[in-house]
Amino acid sequence: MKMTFRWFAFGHDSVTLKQIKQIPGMSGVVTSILDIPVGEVWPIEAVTRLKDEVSAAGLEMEVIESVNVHEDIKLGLPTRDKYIDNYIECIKNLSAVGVKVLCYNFMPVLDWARSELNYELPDGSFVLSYRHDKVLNMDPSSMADKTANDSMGFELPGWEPERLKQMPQLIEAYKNISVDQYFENAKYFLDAVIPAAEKYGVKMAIHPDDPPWPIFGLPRIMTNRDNVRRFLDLHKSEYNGLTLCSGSLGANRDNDIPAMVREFGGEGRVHFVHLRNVIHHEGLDFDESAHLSRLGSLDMYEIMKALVDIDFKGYIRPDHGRMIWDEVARPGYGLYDRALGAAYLLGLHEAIMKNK
Ligand SMILES: [Mn+2]
Repeated sequence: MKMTFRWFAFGHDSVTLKQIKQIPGMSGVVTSILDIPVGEVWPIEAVTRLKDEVSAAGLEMEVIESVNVHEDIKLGLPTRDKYIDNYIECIKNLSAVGVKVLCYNFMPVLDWARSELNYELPDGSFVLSYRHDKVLNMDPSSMADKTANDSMGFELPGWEPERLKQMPQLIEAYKNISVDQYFENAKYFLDAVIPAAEKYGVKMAIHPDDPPWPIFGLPRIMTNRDNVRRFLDLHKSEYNGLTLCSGSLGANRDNDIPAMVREFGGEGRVHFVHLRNVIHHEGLDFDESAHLSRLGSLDMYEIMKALVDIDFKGYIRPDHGRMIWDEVARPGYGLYDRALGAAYLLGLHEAIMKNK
């Protein structure tokens, strides 16, 4: 498996490629182009420029996260075909510069949700936190301002101001879309895109819903083992695969992450793994935490052991870290704690391999 690090390109990250290169065991970055509106083609010039910048730093760019799916595709509108054509063009251009895996999601309106971006843990670090009653009482139309205040000046992927401004209308548009209909819309997308992904050699890897349950009355489908199975069965191809995010799926204590690694990874359907820990509280509440098993509710050793047991050959990355040592960075995406997480995960990996 290859260890990677998420990096936001073209001036959108406080972390530099030079810093990432110095994290022990790092093979490459997982990146994206935030400046292109959802639904537009990523031009070959921009993709090449990105690849050249990453290569010059001595890092690989084999995973992209994310090329977002236009709402018209998710809503199943007649205009979706145009956006699907653009999506395929993106896959083609990314393939041309050596991209092997494309992480994306099929979450309506919002990529992820938390009630706080700077929640203080007892150790004085700051993390993203989720309190279900607070999220239920959030006014979606006011989120643009709240997020701008809390995000230390960074535009958060999935929470772009433009998108947030349209929230009330978008939520309304999903009112009559059932979960079954939503799976149908996903199948339409997959039936068009997966053959292209096969042709260009880019494995699609859907990210689970974060958190893995419905919010704001929106249909959410990537939430548990059965729904992941259903999604992967919509179009049976190795190229219709999964980004297994331990923290997203693991927010629901009923999800058995090592078992999912063994089931879906064992079939060659997991191409990318996000590794982070969460602390479960009452009900659906949770905080993000440091990566160590002893500091959260997930057993990271068992997850890594499952990856070793299935001889996982894809990409992993430390997911969100705490904000520590007075770092000012995009919430969840500071340098320090994610670097500590990477070292810890590689340590687990080495120990498991030597004990095999
Ligand atoms: Mn993730």
